[in-house]
Amino acid sequence: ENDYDFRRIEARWAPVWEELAPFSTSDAPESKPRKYILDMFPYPSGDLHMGHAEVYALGDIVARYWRQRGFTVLHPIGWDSFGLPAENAAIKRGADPREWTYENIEQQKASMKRYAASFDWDRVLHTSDPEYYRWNQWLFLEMYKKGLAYRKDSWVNWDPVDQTVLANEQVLPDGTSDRSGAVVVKKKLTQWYFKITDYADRLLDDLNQLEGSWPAKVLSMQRNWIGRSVGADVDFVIEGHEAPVTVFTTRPDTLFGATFMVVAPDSDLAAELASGSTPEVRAAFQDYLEQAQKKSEIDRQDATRDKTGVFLDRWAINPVSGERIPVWAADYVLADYGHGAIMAVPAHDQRDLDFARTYDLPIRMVVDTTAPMTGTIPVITEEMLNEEPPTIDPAITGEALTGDGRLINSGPLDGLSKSNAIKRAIELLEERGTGRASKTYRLRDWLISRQRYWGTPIPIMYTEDGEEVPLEQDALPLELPWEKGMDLKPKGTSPLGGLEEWVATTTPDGRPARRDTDTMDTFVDSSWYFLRFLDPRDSTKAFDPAQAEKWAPVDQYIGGVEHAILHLLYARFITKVLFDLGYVSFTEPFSALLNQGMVILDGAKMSKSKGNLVYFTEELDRFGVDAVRLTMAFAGPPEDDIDWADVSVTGSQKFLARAWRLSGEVTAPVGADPETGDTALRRVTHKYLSEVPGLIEAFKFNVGVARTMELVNAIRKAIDSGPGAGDPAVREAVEVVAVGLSLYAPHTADDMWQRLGHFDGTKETLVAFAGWRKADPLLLVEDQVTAVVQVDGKVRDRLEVSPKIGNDELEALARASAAVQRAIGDREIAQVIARAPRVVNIATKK
Ligand code: ANZ
Repeated sequence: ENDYDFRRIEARWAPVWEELAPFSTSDAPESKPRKYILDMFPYPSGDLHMGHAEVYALGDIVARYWRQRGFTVLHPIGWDSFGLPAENAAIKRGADPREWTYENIEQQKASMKRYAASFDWDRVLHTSDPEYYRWNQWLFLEMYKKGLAYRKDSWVNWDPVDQTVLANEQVLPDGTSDRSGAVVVKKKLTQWYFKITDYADRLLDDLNQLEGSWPAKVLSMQRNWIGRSVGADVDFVIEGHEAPVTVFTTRPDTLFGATFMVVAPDSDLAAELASGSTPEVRAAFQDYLEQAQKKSEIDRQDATRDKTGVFLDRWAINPVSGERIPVWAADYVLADYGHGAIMAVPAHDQRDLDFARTYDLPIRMVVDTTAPMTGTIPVITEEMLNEEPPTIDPAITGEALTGDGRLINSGPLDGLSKSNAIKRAIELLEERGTGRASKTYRLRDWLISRQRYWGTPIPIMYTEDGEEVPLEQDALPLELPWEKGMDLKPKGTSPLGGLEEWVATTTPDGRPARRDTDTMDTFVDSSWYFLRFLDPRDSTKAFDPAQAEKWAPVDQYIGGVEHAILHLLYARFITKVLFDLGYVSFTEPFSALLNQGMVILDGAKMSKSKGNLVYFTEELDRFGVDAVRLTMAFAGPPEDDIDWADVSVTGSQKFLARAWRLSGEVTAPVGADPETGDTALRRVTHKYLSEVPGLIEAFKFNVGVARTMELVNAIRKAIDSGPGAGDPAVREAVEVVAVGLSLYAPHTADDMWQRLGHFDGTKETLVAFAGWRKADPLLLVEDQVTAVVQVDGKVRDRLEVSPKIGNDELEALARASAAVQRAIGDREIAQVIARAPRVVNIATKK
């Protein structure tokens, strides 16, 4: 028993923890302060992998740390268990996705327990359980009542491999699906949306509250995703078209330079305008539209692409100049941004310029970007008068002038600067009632319908005449049905459509109806799960507002940066909705966020296809849980990637053995007064106690581990060549090591704690609840001595310095002293003799 054997230690403690359920928070005392520490919950695909090993090691450090600081810590775990991988696996096996899902959950749960993350196992939830997803349906209905869930017909992103729609957020920058990798195409469908755009301003403005506690990168990604643009809406009358067409522009100052109008080919407006035109135009437009639909949004926005379009043979009237301008359809204008139509100002917008040059449309400069913007008159030399100035005319250079300048060719705006002209143009438009100040966002409403099986059924039915009828709350959950032999293969319509018995139903007032056969995007599930953890067994409500008041918002959220946009934005949105509905009193779900890096191998992301996977359970078998966890903490700053080829898990293991051995050497009895012990060692111990909290709170876990190593070294020395193993200061230091190690290496730490005589079989005597001791301030003060400084034999100053100070440093301090400088005055120094650490003699020239 005197050798560190991680297998024996793991086997010793796992059953103890299983029995004591130490991290259950069901009996949290009212008197203690609380923390809610949340790790992003896993998707149950296969067993845990090294990425999980990292996030759950780091999250656990935070949770265990706050417990040591005397907080009741809520640290729950569950499974995000709806979604496509289960469905695809089920198709392959011809089986119910439930089988695959719950088998994997059991496996992951066992691995998680083995990994000894300090979760509250009484609060486990699975989003695919009816007890969970019925509250997705509840949420949907609450939002439906408020007009925040609505159905519309629109062009959606279609994944041709998975045969389902995708949210904009699920389309990668290269236009492919983040699920299947297929090139995403557009398809027109009637789908359910959540009105996240109503919350765009709040989602953007409230990011300011998170400044400093969320990674800057995530904040900026969210800001860009929401993408607020400020400008004006301008109404253009179209000849022969009843309603005016509104365009959004960020540059109303350039109104007099608008020489044509462009509408998105895939907008309703374009179809209307074309249909009112000649047969030739209609045919050309139809052709063009088909081309455009094959392109991804990313392609269409690519500024370097050649511009294409068709003239619709329709004319618009500029509302300020009265000028008649041609209307085109072109795919560089997007149907679902702004109003899907623009006023084109080729002189000052590059895309418009490229288009105008391709189709020979007029280009008119309205901002002179060479005009001086200050009041000074430029000096014109003779040379300048003789030389032809280089032209800036965009029609010739092909370069749009986007900078500031003075307005020209613009009637009432002439002479104004860009920003003044923007204000004045908006005033003019508002006076005439043909425009107004306006904002536009890149953010789109959240499309939540999915044509797949393994998700939450949408609680809506439709009568024969197409009326939407929501389910009554007491009809929930609307369970996801399963029939043996059910065909889940993607066919472009939801598999639920094949279950006629389920689809055919009646409305609460007895009319025949059919159910919506789509299921909800699984991001709905994860948008509020942190609230369900507060009481996952409550069968009467989604969560208890009183519990939310006690625990939420989450104090610290930990997970991967891959969720920087989607999940975090949706969770923020739903939190604000719940706030507006009066269910919670806060508006942001996650007060602080930590993104861990990835675990890589030889500089490359691990993946099955590359064959460079490091298997989680194999690592645990070889090195032990604690060594793997400690390695995750020690590898570097948590935000950085960990290259598993560069770390030394054996090194971690050896260190744990060194620390553990100390606990068997201590001979001072439990409770021996440390104040009677060795002061030098105590200084090291108390420095550790005072420094580590700040390190952990700043997520410098690696430095925290390094400090623990230093303390272990100091104890080793104290035992071998200092006061010896019987000194009470040695006991104190080893106990502090056990508590410190409990953050990273729970088995080793509890074993040490028991060997030190503290564990009596109860939960309270586990090292996890030992408590972080207070550092004694008297032991933190460094030793100091007083050095006197004499000038020409007279004492002029006294300096508090370290006894280890060198002569040069002491001399420098003496020369820097104000009192000494005053004493010297303007005399010159002849000689300085420093005798560290006590005296400095300065002699001046007479
Ligand atoms: C006239 C103009 C003149 C514009 C000028 C720019 C410069 P951001 O900043 O990205 O919001 N626009 C508006 N709706 C569009 C759509 N559906 N598809 C493509 N482009 C669209 O860009 C706003 C500008 O993008 C708007 O201001 C409009 O062009 C264009 F010197 O209007 B601008």
